[in-house]
Amino acid sequence: MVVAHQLTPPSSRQEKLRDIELPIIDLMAERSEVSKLIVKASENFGFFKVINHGVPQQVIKAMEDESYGFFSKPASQKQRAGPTNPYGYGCKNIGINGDYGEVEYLLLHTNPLSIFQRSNTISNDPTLFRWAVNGYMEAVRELACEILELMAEGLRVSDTSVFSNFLRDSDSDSLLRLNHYPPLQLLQLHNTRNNRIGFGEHTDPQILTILRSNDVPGLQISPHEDGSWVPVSPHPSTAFCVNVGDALQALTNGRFLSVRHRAMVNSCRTRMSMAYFGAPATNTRIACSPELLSPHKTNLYRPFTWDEYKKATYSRKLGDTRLHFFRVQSDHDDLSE
Ligand code: GA4
Repeated sequence: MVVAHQLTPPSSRQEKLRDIELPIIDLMAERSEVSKLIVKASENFGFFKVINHGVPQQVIKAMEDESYGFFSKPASQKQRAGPTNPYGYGCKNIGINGDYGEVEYLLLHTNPLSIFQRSNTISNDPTLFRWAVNGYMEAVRELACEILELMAEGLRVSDTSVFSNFLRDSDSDSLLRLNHYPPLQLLQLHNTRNNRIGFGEHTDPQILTILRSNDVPGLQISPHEDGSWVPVSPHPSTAFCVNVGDALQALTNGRFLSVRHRAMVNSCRTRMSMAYFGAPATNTRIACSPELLSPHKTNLYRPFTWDEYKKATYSRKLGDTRLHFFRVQSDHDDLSE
């Protein structure tokens, strides 16, 4: 069965504040139908959820246990895995540009050697930690590749591995981020009107993000032109939330949307999320396939390397998406701005 709840544009302010029911796509349904739904969701919202995704429950549980285990340690022990450079343990400061949020996180490069080197400062049982992280990363990378292949099929690109090959590259710059949003205390809830930023607004610079969270709400997306924020419901609990990153927007010549999102701390319960950011190798050239271009749809972006784009985004504040600087007809050609 293909379940695809359609998101209709909100007509009143009241409606905008309601939780969004993102399309929920059953990956076990008929393949061509699934690829059509994925393309449609990527074009309309840049976000969708997948169920029957094939990632074993015990693989998810092992990773979640390690994550809860790490965040429940005393601060002094967690700090052994920090500060972020940009990888490692970070608390309240996001990235290196002074962005601040009510979140603590662990940012890991998916390279097994990097995991090996960091695991000693993260866990009292580094072997178990590595086993859980590597198992989870392999499973979500496979899921991301499957989704990227369905996207290519839906776009009718002849080489259907054109996007997934980036993530399968042994030098892929993919990341895993574990986020822990501690609950607000009652006093804070009164003071802040239940509206504190956990992770500020941004788009993901990579190709595709696969997000897993517990059942505590917090994710909001801004899919409308008026810039309003819409909460995403955390259900069903068996789903992964998938979103298009900036690099995939460029690879599809703007057909797929990399949509702004943020995470709020507005609950009395702890929110935990685990995000896999599928990225190419640093020297990879990002350019739209000629099959997606036509005399009426010429290149929107100039080709760039992943390294070039990553440096441009990492040197900025969270909300400063850089993709428009790479447009062919940009008013802002000066990257140093
Ligand atoms: C957003 C997506 C990923 O979490 C991340 C983030 C990165 C970081 O936390 O170091 C960035 C942010 C993210 C985009 C702009 C820059 C870089 C913080 C920041 C201010 C790991 C990523 O790849 O880009």
